[in-house]
Amino acid sequence: MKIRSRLLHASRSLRRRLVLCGVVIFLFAVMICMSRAQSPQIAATSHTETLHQMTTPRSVVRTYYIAAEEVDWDYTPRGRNLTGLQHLESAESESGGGALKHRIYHKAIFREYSDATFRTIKLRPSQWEHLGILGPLIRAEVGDSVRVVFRNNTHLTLTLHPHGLEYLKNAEGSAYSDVTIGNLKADDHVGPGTTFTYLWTVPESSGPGPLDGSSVIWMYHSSFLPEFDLNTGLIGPILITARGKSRADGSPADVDREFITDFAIFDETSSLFSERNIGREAPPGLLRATNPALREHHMLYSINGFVEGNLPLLQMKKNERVRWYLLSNNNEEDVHDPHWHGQTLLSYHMRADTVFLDPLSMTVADMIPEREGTWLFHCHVSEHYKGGMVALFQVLP
Ligand SMILES: [Cu+2]
Repeated sequence: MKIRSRLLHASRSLRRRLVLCGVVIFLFAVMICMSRAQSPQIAATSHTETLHQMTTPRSVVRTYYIAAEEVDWDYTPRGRNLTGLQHLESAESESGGGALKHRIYHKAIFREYSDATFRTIKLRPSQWEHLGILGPLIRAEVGDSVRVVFRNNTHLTLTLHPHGLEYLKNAEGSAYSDVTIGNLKADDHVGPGTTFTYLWTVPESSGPGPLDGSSVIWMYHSSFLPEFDLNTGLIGPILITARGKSRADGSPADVDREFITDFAIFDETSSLFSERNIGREAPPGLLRATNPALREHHMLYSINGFVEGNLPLLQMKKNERVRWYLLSNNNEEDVHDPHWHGQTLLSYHMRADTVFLDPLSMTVADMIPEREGTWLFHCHVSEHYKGGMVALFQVLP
């Protein structure tokens, strides 16, 4: 009897322990599921990190699906000389109407898609419509990682090369002799119709320095043939906010409104489509010496790929904290003096109404607009001003 009673007791005890174990395992599983539901981006990191041998566990990974695509880009979609400047000879000298009123070139640009199927283009929020020809905004906070699934839908060999962010040799996106081989070279040439995933990290050294504000700008561009890739249109912005200083969408919490403007000369004679656009007399990059006049005719003095006031009107409200991020392209003529009428800004902690950009610059200026109205925003280098590097911004009450 005693033996039977002990066996019965042991059996009940075992069952109790099994039930307890089951409850513990169940609770553990629920906790894991909840944590994944709260942080899907964190959950998605582990495989990629192993793949890329990264050493930053539990960072937030911000994933972007970016394709390079060929388009016919119109530098003047709304017409010519929309700012009403007196000097612009362009519209008159090309009178004749129709297509001549537009300046359209075949180009390649970066576009954002909503997922890895690359079927649905991600609509650009109205706040960023002014980005124009620039690729999708990549945004992160210090401590995050950025994962870009890059699909090359063009006929060109391209890459994605980021400025300012941290990368290993398998995600540098730049083709040169760096003594790497095999898989470490796959990022250097993404062929037509193929896809490559880049993983970049955002350490403190990618974020604002001691004298910066709460955010900084970098850029990314194709860097297989960088001198031609940028003139072809393959360039985009990266914004990095300091750790703990961003809103949920990554924007700096101490700024009300942001604008990104790329003072970009597109030398269409140095585009990878120059022969297609201009003719056989324009093999990429050679007209500088052989036919400078023809080259000048195909230099587009743009802001975000728009000339002669075609940049969408940049609107802001009086007394808002407005941050301007300024970029420039990579031609030797890309020396610019962006100038705002009617307002002043702080640039490098100094009061200014112009800032200076040399080729491939990235800088920030902060404005608190005080005077209402519609104002000119333009490059003050004479040739660029005459060439149409002008836009309008508006300060509302
Ligand atoms: Cu300029």
